[in-house]
Amino acid sequence: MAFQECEKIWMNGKLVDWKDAKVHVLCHAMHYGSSVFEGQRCYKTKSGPVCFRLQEHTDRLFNSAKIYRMDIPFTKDEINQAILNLIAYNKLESCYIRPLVYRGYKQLGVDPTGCPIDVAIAVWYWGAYLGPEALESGVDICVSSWNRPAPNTFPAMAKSGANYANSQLIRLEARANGYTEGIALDTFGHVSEGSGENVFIVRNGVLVTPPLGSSVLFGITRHSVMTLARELGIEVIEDVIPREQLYIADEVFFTGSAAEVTPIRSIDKISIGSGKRGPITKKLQEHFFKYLAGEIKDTYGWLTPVPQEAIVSR
Ligand code: PPE
Repeated sequence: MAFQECEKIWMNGKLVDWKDAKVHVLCHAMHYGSSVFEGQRCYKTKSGPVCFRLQEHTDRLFNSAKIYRMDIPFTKDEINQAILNLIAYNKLESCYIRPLVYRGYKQLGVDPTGCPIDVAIAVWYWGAYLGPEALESGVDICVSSWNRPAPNTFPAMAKSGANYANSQLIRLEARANGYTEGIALDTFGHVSEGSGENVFIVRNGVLVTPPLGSSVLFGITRHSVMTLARELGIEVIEDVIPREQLYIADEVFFTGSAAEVTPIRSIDKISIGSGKRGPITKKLQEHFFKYLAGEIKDTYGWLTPVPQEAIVSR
């Protein structure tokens, strides 16, 4: 889906016009995948736009940077403020938020020492990640022939640009074979995650998701759904999932900031449960979306209101 452009992008502390938010072709990240990023959403509520789990995303951004020995030249508070201001400045009611930390332009060669650490934040409207009907009807997916990275290769807990080379292989293969998305196994053959989503299965009323050791990103939506499910009295466990468990699960769904909670109706052309969105998936979706819309109490302090006016003057 092409961008719905808005007015400004934040780059290293300055608001620049969308069309001018450019980098040099010889910047380090272009060649070696030396970037870390976040993906998060801002939702429309009756009392104005709110960022969902802003602090947790910023914390994860700093953790990803730490793993790659990148010192972000801004504080977490500065990043949070920059995000809130940018949404206010662009006057968006709801949007996707993409903070990016990357090794910039100075020299090439794998050793990035000396290249600047640049930071950019973009916001834009982004609809349903896996298609307009996906949230209700569910998606048809496959198990990928690509694995997620083995432990001690590309760290799965760091949301680094480099990890998305693997994600692209998964996604492109799925698309080439007529599927919306692929689930990858880890190098031990256990279920890991989608190219850009965590996976949950429902088995006899219990929600199961692969543990962090199965090469998964520590998804913030994953954590949110686990928390909300427990609140609804649903048992949730993290457990190693064999591939075949996917096919015989009662329900399977994806979670992610972009994908939100998306039901999976078939895997490798095998119908999952009734072949439609399952009752537990629906219940969780409803609870999740109500929370995001500010229709229920923000018990966990997950919603940060966007100020009505940007602090940065025009
Ligand atoms: N696993 C992967 C590999 C992943 O990329 C994401 C998010 C998740 C799990 C879910 O994490 P969380 O968003 O914290 O619940 N993928 C982001 C990027 C998607 C893209 O195409 O770009 C996202 O959802 O924003």
